[in-house]
This record gives sequence, C-alpha cells and structure tokens, in this order.
Amino acid sequence: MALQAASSLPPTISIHKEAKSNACLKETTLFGVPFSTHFSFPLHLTQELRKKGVAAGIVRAQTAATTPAVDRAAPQGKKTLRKGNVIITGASSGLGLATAKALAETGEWHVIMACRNFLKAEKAAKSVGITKENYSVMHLDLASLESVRQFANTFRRSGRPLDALVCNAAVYLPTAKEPTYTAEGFELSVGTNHLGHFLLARLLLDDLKQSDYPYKRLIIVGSITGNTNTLAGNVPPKANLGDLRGLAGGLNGIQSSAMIDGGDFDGAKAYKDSKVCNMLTMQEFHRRYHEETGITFASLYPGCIATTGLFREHIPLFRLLFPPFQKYITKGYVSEEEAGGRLAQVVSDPSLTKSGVYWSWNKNSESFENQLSKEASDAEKARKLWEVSEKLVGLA
Ligand code: LMG
Ligand code: NDP
Ligand code: PMR
Repeated sequence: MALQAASSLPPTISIHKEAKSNACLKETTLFGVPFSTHFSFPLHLTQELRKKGVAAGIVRAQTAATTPAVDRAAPQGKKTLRKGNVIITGASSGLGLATAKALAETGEWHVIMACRNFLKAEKAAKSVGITKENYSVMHLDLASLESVRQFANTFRRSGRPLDALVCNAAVYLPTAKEPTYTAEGFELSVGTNHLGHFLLARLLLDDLKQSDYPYKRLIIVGSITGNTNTLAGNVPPKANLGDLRGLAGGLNGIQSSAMIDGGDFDGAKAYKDSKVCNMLTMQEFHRRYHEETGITFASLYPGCIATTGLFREHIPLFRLLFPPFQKYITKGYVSEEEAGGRLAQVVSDPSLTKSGVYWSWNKNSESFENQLSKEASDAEKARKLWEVSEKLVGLA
C-alpha cells in the first residue's frame, strides 16, 4: 500500500535496500486497519528506459552506481533482434496512454493500442508524440465479447508475434443509480474490466506462448481499492465477491443480481469487485500456465493517478478535491507519466520476471512485491471465478 510503504521506510533508503533484494514482513495499523506489507526490491531498469528518463521517479531510484547494468537485448545471453510487440487495452488515455508512450519512446517496442474509439486513440498517440513506426491502433470494445473475438482474429491476421499483453482498460461508474450492461448483458463495470479482459487474455494466451521473445508477459492492472488490507480498500463501499452467486447467475439484473455477490447495485463497489477479479485472474493464470508456458503473469497498483479519465463519471466536486487530497493528505498521488513508467517497467524490465506477483512502488519509486488482501489472494475463489467466467464468456 503506497502510503504505508512510503512511511515505513527510513528517509535515507535508496539503493542499498534495492541491491539487497531482501524481503521482510511488516505489520502495522493505520486508522485501526491492519496492514501486512511484503517488501522486496528487485528493481533493475532497462538502460533504454533509463536513458530516455521514462519515469522520473524510477530514474531517481536508479542513481547509484551499484545497480548492475542490464543488457535488455540479452537477458539470458540471447540476442533479441526484433522489437517487442505489446498490446495495451485502453491506451487512448490515462495510464494506458502513458505506458504506450514510455514503451514506444525506448524504440524497443511496437505498441498495439487496443481501443474502443479509433480516432481518439490516433489523436492521443499523436498528442503525446508517439511516432508512427512505434504504434498501431486496433479496434477493441471490451464491452462486447464479439468485439473481443474479432480483435483477437484481426491481431492474428496482422502476423505480428505477441510478446506482452497489458489488460489496462476500465470503467468506473460511481454515481450510477441503476446498472448498465455490456452487449451480452453483463453489468458494465465487471463486464468490461473483468469479463472482456478474461476472454481477451484466454484467446491470446496461445499467441503469447508461441512468441520467441526472451520474456513474455501478461499483465492485468489491479488496484489498492480492491484490497481490504489497506486504508483505501476500507473506504465504503468495500469490495466483496461473496460466493459469486450474482456472477454465476449471469450478472444481468434479471434472473440474477447485477452484482457479483448478489447484492443491490452499487457502481463503486462493482468497480472494486472487478479489480479483485483482475487480481484473482492473474494469480489463477499463474497457477495454471506459468510453469508450462514460461509466461510471467503479474498485476500491479500503479499509484493513485487522480487526474485520469477514470473519474469522469464522478461528481465535479470530487474531481476537484480528489487530486489535492491525494497529493497533500494521503501522499498516494502519482502523475500519469510516473505511473506509465511503472507499468512500462512491469512490461519490459528484464529483472521483473517473477510470476504471480502484485507489484507496488514506494515513495522513492522502487518496486516491491505487495501483499494482496485475504479475498484477493483466495485460491479457491480464484478457481471458482475462473470457472464461472469461462461459462459466461462461452469458453466452457
Ligand atoms: C462513496 O462515498 C459513495 O457513496 C459511492 O457512491 C461512491 O462514490 C464511493 O468510493 C466511491 O464513495 C464514500 C465517501 C464519499 O465517503 C467517505 O469516504 C466518508 C468520509 C468523507 C469525509 C471527507 C473528509 C475528508 C477528510 C480527510 C481526512 C482523511 C485523512 C487521511 C489521510 C491521512 C494520512 C496521514 O466521500 C467523498 O466523496 C468525499 C471524498 C473526497 C475526498 C476529498 C476529501 C476532502 C479533503 C479536502 C482537502 C483537499 C485539499 C487539500 C489541500 C491541502 C493543502 C495543503
Ligand atoms: P482512464 O479512464 O484514463 O483510461 C481507461 C481506458 O479504458 C480508456 O482508454 C478507455 O477508453 C478505456 N476503455 C473503457 N471502456 C472500454 C471498453 N469497453 N473497451 C475498450 N476500452 C475501454 O483511466 P485510468 O488510466 O486511470 O485507468 C487505467 C487502469 O488503471 C484501470 O484498470 C484502472 O482500474 C487502473 N487504476 C487506476 C488508478 C487511478 O488512480 N487512476 C489507480 C489504480 C488502478 P476511452 O478513452 O475511449 O474512454
Ligand atoms: Mg481513496 C492512503 C490512502 C488512500 C489511497 C492511497 C487512496 C487511493 N485512497 C486513500 C484514502 C482515502 N480515500 C480516504 C481516507 C478517503 C475518505 C475521504 C478516500 C475516499 C475515496 C473516494 C471517495 N478514495 C477514492 C474514492 C473514489 O471514488 C476512488 C475509488 O474508490 O474508485 C474506485 C478513490 C481512490 N482512492 C485511491 C485510489 C487509487 C482511488 C481510485 C480508484 C482505483 O483506481 O482503484
């Protein structure tokens, strides 16, 4: 948890902690909420990211000469002759766009921006100066499973290998009084953020498997607000998937509730539930496929990027107060650029190969393996979620 991680470290911490790469467990309490935070600092940035100064925070954490130089082109003594190809969903704004920019700027990645609004994505890429040869835009509407299937086919037809997939897009509908639905009739936040990505990741798993890139990654963006072992995760309404009865019933508000746990609709809770699904799905992928495929599965909390489009549906007063609240009170705020550098690091840093991990960053922008809440790390729930989701998206 960002605030807690930052405040539990001595102010002088820098490279020594990082170089040790040690893990330690710390228990503490804030606002009466117990936290467990698991630290380790395996951070080594690519020389390219460093050169380009992708993320100011990360670069700051890399200043000491003790950081071993990493040759990105030869992580295991192999030479990589081609650019990596990464699909980023929701790359038309916020975190996705900042990540696309960070990766494209290295010259080592071709970014496939998987977006529902083609024109907006093109404009966004231009507005942040991503050059033509480093990106393409492909249409993807995660709120339609048909569109997800089409996207996977179109991508395959492009003939590009797939080396990394970033499931980043999301909607957040905190002020909605009534549920709205995806094309197939699933509540929109869980339908988009979880089910759309679940199908996409399942369909593209084979493509990732076939990649000859020295490391292949599937990243699903999580969040602190889905983790009830943090202060942020305890702001009501709290995430809770219950026994998944609403999801099992189709999440359609007709035969079943529009909420995963079967309760009354609450847009903010639906978003937080969807983030729990994202984090559980990453771990279930890891358990089922890491050993067999060598793919690294990871999730992360990039920090509170309080200025993004995610809050577009919130009331204007919230949008006005939220950034200064996070900047000056919780100190959990990060800029889009810095958050983009963090996600880019999870995609491309040769040292972040550990699979099944939920990454977070401390105040000095050093990455560490964070601990998920009880529910977000419940293996039995993850298995059940996987099976129910498979049925809903037509894979079982
Ligand atoms: C639910 O409400 C909604 O019901 C639901 O629909 C959905 O929107 C959901 O999660 C989204 O929210 C929950 C929330 C609404 O209610 C609460 O959280 C109750 C408490 C609200 C009280 C606000 C007072 C804040 C005081 C902060 C003290 C905390 C300090 C913590 C950290 C300290 C660490 C050392 O709440 C809201 O919508 C309001 C929340 C908006 C956040 C802004 C808070 C106002 C702070 C004002 C200061 C900003 C300026 C800072 C400038 C500093 C200059 C130095
Ligand atoms: P933004 O709203 O800026 O970005 C969300 C992106 O998702 C947009 O590009 C949006 O497209 C896209 N999107 C939404 N619905 C669909 C859909 N049906 N099909 C395809 N794309 C879609 O928000 P953020 O950048 O903040 O969010 C990115 C990720 O970061 C999310 O997973 C969020 O949960 C996570 N996150 C954000 C935090 C924050 O503080 N902002 C904190 C922790 C996690 P369009 O541009 O067309 O609207
Ligand atoms: Mg939260 C350390 C404190 C911390 C952090 C890191 C976040 C992150 N938030 C913190 C604390 C608080 N928040 C406190 C004390 C409050 C009560 C005033 C509070 C409130 C709050 C609201 C109303 N926070 C919010 C909301 C939202 O609507 C956002 C949300 O929950 O969206 C689902 C949100 C967030 N707070 C965060 C982060 C990262 C969010 C954005 C949500 C996300 O992407 O997961």
